[in-house]
Amino acid sequence: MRKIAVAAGVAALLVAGAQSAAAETIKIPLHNWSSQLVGARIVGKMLEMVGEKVAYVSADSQVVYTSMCEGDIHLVHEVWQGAFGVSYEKQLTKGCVITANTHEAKTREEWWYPEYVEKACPGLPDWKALNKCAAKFATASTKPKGRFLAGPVDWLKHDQERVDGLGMNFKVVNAGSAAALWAELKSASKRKAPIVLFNWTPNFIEALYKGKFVEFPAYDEKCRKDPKWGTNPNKAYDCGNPKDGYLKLGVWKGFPKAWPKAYKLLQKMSFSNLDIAVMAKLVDVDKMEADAAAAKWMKDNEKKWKPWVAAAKM
Ligand code: TMO
Repeated sequence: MRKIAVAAGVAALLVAGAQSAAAETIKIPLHNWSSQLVGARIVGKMLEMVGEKVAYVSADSQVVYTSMCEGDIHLVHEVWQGAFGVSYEKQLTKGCVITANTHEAKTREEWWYPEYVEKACPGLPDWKALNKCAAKFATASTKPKGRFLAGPVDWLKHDQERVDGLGMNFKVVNAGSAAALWAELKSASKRKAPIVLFNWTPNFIEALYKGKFVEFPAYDEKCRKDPKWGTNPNKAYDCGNPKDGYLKLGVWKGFPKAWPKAYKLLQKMSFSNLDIAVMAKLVDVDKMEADAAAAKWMKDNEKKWKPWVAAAKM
């Protein structure tokens, strides 16, 4: 009897040991846009400085919120309201994910065009003007409708709903990667060919191209959930994305207890619009690897991040 009890006790200890070893490593996701890939390394480096182990895991940018709810991923440091607000807030409501902090940066993710397009479509940036000249954006595969070049499918699932909700003469074509978006923008700009594509701010694009976001009916939370809201009484998503969107830092609910120092750090840290734009630029314009870009940002911004690390150690 006694032997069995002891053996069971040892087994329980072993299990507990295995669990804490697994929980020791903070898992940080890597997504498919540049500022995130750089910022993830910056967050990781800072967490290492307060004594934590980190691992980077490639993750789908919508599914990641379910993974974080289940404790398989431990933090998402770039939660963009426009693209991920719905998936994120769903887990917040469940209580398995909590917000560690809201960055200073204000975000916008929306249909966007280079400035020369205004010549071809008088009345821009109003969406109705865009819709009137939709045919000018047609490609072989979309004609007679115009092409809206959307981001990779895991960023925004609602462009088609927008087109349907507002009755637009556009066909949504998803780019395979962020790099594909920028390559098409570059090529169209050289030829001054009409193009409307998904873009966001803060991003490096604003440093290289003049252009504007399309103005859709103003965002309202109800627009996404309530078909009756907005100009189309039968469909949701008949509005634009938020203009002053948040950028949040979310964590698994077990995070504060598992890594109190790291949690303190996350509560202190905050990226600005310029920080995010510079992180993107180092990769997309200067062609640095994400690791090198993270090291460069940290070297250039010690005054900013060192206090976050110091505060976490107190
Ligand atoms: C989430 N993103 C910045 C790509 O729109």
